[in-house]
Amino acid sequence: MERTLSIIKPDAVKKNVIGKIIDRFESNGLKIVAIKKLLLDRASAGEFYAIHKERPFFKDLVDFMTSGAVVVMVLEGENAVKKNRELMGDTDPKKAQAGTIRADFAESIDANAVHGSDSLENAKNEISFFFAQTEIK
Ligand code: IDP
Ligand code: MG
Repeated sequence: MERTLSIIKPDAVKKNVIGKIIDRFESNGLKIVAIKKLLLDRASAGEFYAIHKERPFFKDLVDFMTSGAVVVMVLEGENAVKKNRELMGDTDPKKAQAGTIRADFAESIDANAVHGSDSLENAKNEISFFFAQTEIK
């Protein structure tokens, strides 16, 4: 059993597809063990994506992640980290495999519908960035 962090990004929240994206997780054996909808401020978005702070797209990424509400979730299941990344598809929706969340709901590499932790270690850090232990059931 693993846990991973998922974020439904502002583009997908604006498109009203929160439920459709959550259905992908639930239909594929991942359980929502924590969930909240919130608006990130620039400091939090920058801290969350600190690993990318030297990249040319960092400012655009912070602008985008603070442009509207996001839904932050903890997903639990067997191989949850890898399974979530498979369900998400490639970072660039044009390269994402048909049937993946990004192929079906994302427009561009910036506005790409979802975030998912890329390793078990990062998942642990990202989960504790957003949730207290008592909020995960
Ligand atoms: P991931 O979300 O698939 O893990 P990362 O490489 O970790 O992809 O990048 C984090 C986020 O930064 C991406 O989801 C995307 O929103 C944005 N991003 C990544 N590469 C680019 C780029 O080349 N141009 C614009 N935005 C990018
Ligand atoms: Mg990443």
